[in-house]
Amino acid sequence: MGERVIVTHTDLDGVAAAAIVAGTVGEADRLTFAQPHQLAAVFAKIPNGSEVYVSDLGINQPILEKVAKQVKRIVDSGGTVKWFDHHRWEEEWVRKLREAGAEIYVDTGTCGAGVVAKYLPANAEWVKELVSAACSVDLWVFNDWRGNYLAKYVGYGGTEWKRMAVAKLVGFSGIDEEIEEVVEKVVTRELEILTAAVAKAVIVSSEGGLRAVAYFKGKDDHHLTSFIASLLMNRFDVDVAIICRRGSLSFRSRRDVDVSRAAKLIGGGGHPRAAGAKLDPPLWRLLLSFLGIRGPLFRWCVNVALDALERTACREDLLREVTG
Ligand SMILES: [Mn+2]
Repeated sequence: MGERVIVTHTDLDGVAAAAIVAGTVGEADRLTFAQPHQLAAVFAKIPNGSEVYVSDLGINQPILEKVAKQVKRIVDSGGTVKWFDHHRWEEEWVRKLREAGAEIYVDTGTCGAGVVAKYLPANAEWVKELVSAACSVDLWVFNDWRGNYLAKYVGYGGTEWKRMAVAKLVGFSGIDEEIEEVVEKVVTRELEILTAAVAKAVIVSSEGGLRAVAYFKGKDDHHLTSFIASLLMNRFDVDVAIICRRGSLSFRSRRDVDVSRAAKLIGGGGHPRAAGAKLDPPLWRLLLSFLGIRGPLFRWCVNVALDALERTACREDLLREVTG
């Protein structure tokens, strides 16, 4: 048999799913963390004849053909591909990958770790505990506090850290001192970021009288965007938050404000209350930001955001100061 390969998502659910696979069938020769759009590239690197496990990752139309081709190559050369996911799949995607020789287990009734446990299957007691913790966070039900701890633990570092986290979660025995220590560091760091956000955020308004709270985020801690935005909207009592970064901007909103159309207008997308877009700022503004002079880039980003919000009339009564 060839190499044992585990391909999983980067979040707690993905890490837990990988730990359940590794703890059940044996340690992986290769452990790869990926986002769904990277799957074609990831599959292209898997050697012939490998024993492949994919978890907590969906497939999507644009890469379906490429991935199916790679699956066929792996299976035709004596390998196996077992794929576990809990996102929504089109019938055709399942059919296509099955035709290529993969075993597909899609179940939207649990989290990714839960799908692995159910269909691999893995019935050990520690697996049940880990699934409970992972699902708690991944399905937004928050019925197992250990999930909140583990999510912060897993999110502490990059790829190498997550690789360690997978090994740590094999045979999961609860929240120990080591995990607590890391969580304490993460929480302290998050509080610092939130405090800085409140101190540095500004209220901006467009010529049309649209008001929003805006903040320039230097570091790319995307997972905090929603927390920061929600905190700022509450603190400043506005319904739209604009989070600017060097290469992107995020919108968050509350009440009945729809920011998805504004994001779409500038080439992005998202949901009514959480959307974003990539930015392509003028070079000089970008360069100044690297020298620590962020004002010009920030102002440009805010103008792009406000303009898009106004042009899509994200909420009519936000414009009342001018019209009425
Ligand atoms: Mn998941």
